[in-house]
Amino acid sequence: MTSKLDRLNEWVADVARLTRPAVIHWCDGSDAESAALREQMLADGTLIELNQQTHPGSYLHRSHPDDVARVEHLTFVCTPEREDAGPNNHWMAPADAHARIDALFDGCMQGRTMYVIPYCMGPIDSPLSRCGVEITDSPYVVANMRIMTRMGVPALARIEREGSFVKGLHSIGELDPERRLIMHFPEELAIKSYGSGYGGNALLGKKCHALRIASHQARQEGWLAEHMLILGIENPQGQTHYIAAAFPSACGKTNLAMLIPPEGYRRDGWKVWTIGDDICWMRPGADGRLYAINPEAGFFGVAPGTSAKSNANALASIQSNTIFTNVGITADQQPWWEGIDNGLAPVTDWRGEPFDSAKRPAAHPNSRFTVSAKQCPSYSDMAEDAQGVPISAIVFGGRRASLVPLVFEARDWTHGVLVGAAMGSETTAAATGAVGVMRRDPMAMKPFCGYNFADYFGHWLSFDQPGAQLPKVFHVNWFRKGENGKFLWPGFGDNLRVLEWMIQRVEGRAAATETPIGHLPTADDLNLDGVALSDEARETLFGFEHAGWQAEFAGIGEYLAEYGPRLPQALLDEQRRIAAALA
Ligand code: OXD
Ligand code: MN
Repeated sequence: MTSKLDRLNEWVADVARLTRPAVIHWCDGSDAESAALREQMLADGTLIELNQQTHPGSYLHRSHPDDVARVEHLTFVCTPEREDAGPNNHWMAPADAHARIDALFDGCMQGRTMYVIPYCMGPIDSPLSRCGVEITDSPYVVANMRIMTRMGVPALARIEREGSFVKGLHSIGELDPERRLIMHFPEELAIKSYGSGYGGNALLGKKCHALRIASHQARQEGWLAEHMLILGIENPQGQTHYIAAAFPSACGKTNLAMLIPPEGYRRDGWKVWTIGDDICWMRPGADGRLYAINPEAGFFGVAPGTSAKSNANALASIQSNTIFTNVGITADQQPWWEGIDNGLAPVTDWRGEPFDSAKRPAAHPNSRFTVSAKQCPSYSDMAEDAQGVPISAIVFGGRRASLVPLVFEARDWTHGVLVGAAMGSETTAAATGAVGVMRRDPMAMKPFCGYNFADYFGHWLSFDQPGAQLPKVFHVNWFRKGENGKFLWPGFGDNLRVLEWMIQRVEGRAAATETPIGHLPTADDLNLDGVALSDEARETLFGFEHAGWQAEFAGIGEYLAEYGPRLPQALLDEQRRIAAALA
């Protein structure tokens, strides 16, 4: 009798023939399995026990020092036609790519255990969710996938029902940067990743599946797979608006998703609910609105800078059952990172050497925590809802020291798509390469869109159909600096003031001023009770710099031109219209 699992079984057998593991282990996701793996990793040093009094169930992993971030230069999208991957991706022909990476996989699991991880991205019973299977030789990957996805028996049952799944093959190989490749085959719904144990390269459900492969599937099936957090804002009347927001890696998505309202707001009864901190899958519902789920089940958050002040919800989430990667430790084995601000001091750095601030920071700038979303005090019940949550506003944002004001609103959907397509941001430590260089990062998807950005912009535009009730689109910049190089906006909890203005705009209750780049509030349009802003901050954060925007739009025009004739005409027209208004 044939079973819907035949395809899976055949693939597992093929992979075993290629990689030649000593043992094959099918992961069921059980507590017993997790405990056994943990013991094994403690015994071989993959995990180090942290202070079990202060951080029960928590462990530290130190990665290879050359394997600490995503490697965009080694990440490929392998479509039959180069143009389908677009100028935004590194490309290789599928046959060449398979040959190159299979040569690395050949015999690579000898003497190792091969783990087969069935997982579901999204609530297990949601029609928006999609399944995958990751094969890996890394128990650390298994432990992280158990936190980040719905992994094990229920996922396998769904795969058996549906018959379809994304195939992800991973090996840490030799952890040699010269023998490292991350390949995507969107047409085959397949991923092959070799030579890295780092999250974004190795936890294949996350960036590889839920963004690169899913963005391709989403285009075919009429939905969106985005690099966005999702949060709910409940007003004192008990009504909740959901907002999805795209920011490049390490620009504060986790902090915004877990925002704690400022004192006055708390007193008045405002609440903020976390649905997701990194990835959002959205599709139009019967009422024309966009409904979103978080395909992930956990947070793989950047540790440095996380403190009781910046993100008390994250700090509370990671008090137990957390895997820390590449943080420092204190004398009594507590995790420690720059900016934790807890009065403790590190004695050992992320490489396991005595801490010496002249040598390196205690925690790697891209050190991480992996924790179940259920441990977050602000985690929303609606995060498990099979239908997802209706999105009222989409927010794009980047890290821009100059020019870009605190917030502005797009005039309509087409303008909103341009605002997303034109996003720019200064680079961070989440990927290898220079930090602090301004680059265009459309919709924060530059490293993650699995196909040609020109087609992606067209796909976004296509949601503007008769009957659609699309979210309003906004752009924010929490990172504007003043003359003295210091941030002008307090950020963190105070960002709720900006989100409240957006909600009022959605409800048609707030004022704004029309400019060529969109609708801008004045300082008086926001509730700024309790924030002390200097005159410079008021002028700069809410100002519109005509000449600077003229130059910016010339730059945006040049950037879009890189996508050539495939670029949707409507987007070009929009860019030209605004450039003309600025002229
Ligand atoms: C992440 C990233 O890990 O964007 O979320 O790099
Ligand atoms: Mn991310």
